[in-house]
Amino acid sequence: MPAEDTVFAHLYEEFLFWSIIVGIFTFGAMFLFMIRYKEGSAAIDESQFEKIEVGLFPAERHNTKLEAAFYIVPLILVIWVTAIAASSTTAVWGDEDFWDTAIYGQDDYDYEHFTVTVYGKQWFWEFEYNQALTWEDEHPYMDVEWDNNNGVMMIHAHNHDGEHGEDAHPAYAELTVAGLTTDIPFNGEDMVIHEVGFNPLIHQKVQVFDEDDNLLHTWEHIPIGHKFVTPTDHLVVPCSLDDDDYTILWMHSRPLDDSEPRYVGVQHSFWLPEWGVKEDLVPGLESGTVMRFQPDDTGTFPIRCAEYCGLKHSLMQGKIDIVAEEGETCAVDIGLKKESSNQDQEGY
Ligand SMILES: [Cu+2]
Repeated sequence: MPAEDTVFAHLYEEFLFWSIIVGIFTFGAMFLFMIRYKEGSAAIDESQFEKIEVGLFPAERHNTKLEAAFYIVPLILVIWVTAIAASSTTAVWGDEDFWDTAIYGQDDYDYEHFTVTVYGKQWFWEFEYNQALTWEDEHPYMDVEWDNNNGVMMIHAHNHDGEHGEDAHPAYAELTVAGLTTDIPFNGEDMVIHEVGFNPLIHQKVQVFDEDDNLLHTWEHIPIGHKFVTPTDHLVVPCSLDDDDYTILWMHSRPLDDSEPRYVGVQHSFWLPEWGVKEDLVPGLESGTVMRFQPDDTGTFPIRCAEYCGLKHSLMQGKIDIVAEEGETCAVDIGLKKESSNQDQEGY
């Protein structure tokens, strides 16, 4: 079941609702007739049987309105469920304005988006960042800051005995710069200053741990052009901050450079079960394929390959981390805003 604020969750609920209504009527009528017209019941007038001709409606007992309703009511219902099923597809794929502006770069464009290029390989995923991302866990007692004027990085990590169980006893931090990791011990103080400057062109990560090696806090900068590879790395994307904010994935079945000129790749399908979206990666399609989604809650969710792509297809699994961009919080429920404001008005 996808995240509850996607269009598919709404579709699921609507179908379930109408299935239950139809089920109640159908089974209700069935049991009613079973009881009422069982052998020997008073409702059956056996003298009528002689007048029944196979293939003809019993003319003097029929009810035109009821018979018309048998056709019209299910027809309306089928049209309705078809319309809502089609509207979910339109919500994901059919927004021409969106594709024209966000993808083809026309000027009149109101959409925010974060784009990553996805390469399906045999048998892993590779993610290349088209935009830089700086993110940090939302944590009340921890913060990582860079002061570039002085070439200083500060880790504020307070010792905290939580009244509600959220104890935090930072013992050391790991600073990773371009793949090299340095341990920074805390010397009894809650702030560590390390003589490093922030460089927007390289990958940098700060993780704070307690003495039992539990991860307490993460800050990370992912530069443009950085690559993550499954299964070791997760795909990291920021949450959407409003209704016009999307994550867009450009997907290719082979590298775009000429490093492997004879390889066209095989068909894969990039699937994010959490948001109910899935798109094929198609060999020979030079421009690739594209999909979009709107994550709004932080967390780690699965990535699957949904198209058999060779012997190790089953290993093409990954994880996606939804994070808050530095200075932002992921507090908005995308897609639920209209409904929840209606509910407020109606006093729920
Ligand atoms: Cu696959």
